[in-house]
Amino acid sequence: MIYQGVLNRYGSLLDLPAHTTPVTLLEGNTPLIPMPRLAEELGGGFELYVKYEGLNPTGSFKDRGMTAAISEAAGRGAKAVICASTGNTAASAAAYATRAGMRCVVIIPRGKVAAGKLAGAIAYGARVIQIDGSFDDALNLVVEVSNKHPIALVNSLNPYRLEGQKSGAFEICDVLGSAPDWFCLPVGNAGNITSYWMGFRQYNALKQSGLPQILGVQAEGSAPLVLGHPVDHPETVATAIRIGRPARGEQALEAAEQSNGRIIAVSDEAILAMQKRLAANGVWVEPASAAGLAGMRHDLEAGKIDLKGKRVVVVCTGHGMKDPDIVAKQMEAPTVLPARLADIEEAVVGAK
Ligand code: AN7
Repeated sequence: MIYQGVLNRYGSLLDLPAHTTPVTLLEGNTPLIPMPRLAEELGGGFELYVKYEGLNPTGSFKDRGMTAAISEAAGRGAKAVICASTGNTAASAAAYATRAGMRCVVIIPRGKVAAGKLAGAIAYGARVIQIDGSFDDALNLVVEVSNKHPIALVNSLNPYRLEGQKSGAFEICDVLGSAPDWFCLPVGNAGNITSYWMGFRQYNALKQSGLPQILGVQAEGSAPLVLGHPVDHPETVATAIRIGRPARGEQALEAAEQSNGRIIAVSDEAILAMQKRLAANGVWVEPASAAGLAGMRHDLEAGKIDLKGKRVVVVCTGHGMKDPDIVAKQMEAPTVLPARLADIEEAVVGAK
């Protein structure tokens, strides 16, 4: 069977209006990569898989929900879409909108969007507006604009984003044969955690695939769901999840509670350490994407979670290439040498 994207594969399970007209880049169908060595490094005794969402067409998990939101908007004749973004939503909206022949406007927090995301949004032809404000300010603005003008909102307040995003849960259950015991992911605006919980519940009702316990992970400086109140000036090196007022916060808390899981926060240092560890195991992700596993490691080391004999799936939401600057800042710069054999030999094998 030829793979034709999320709507084609799982459309019958997604609650989308009849007018929906598929706009796809063949998103989804991302690999569930076994990580046996990393599991050993974390103490062993459990099965660990990374759902590598950075391999979607625009380099992040957002494409699953975006194909649904843009397909719905296109089907009712929308001519333009708008979103607020910490970067990945912007690139995804821009790609699917141009695919559908629609205009796309994205509003982003100035200076806080990783280079690969901004470049993507521009390359796909979006109108990019930076504001002197946070993601949360940008989201308020796009909600107002979309209420006043005929321009479709494609943030995860749009219910069709969640519908498309559920496909990630279906894929995991299809590949493993059932839901994992634990399911970890980063939490920013909280659309993803909400969607996965919807997806796992729907599949369980349909196919008795079971339900995972969910561990949602925020960055310490941007952890409204852990603190129990909004954060006015969120900060974190993981700019993707630099969000102080998550639009789907209530639902995220419900997902954690109903699944007998929790939402925790980890430090920027722990996030960057896990980014390096994942890369050392062959999976290079952007900082926010390492937060889920950093959270699991935190709870393991604190003795708050027992994974013996368990199956764990961690979602790595975005590709490492999205944020090249963080590597330049955190990791060793390449050596510069003259183009002379003797120098090269000394550097390579330590001999002259
Ligand atoms: C790599 O692009 O909010 O909890 O505007 O880019 O569903 O918001 C991105 C979020 C995790 C958090 N990992 O997901 C945006 C945006 C990465 C992300 C999240 C984001 P949600």
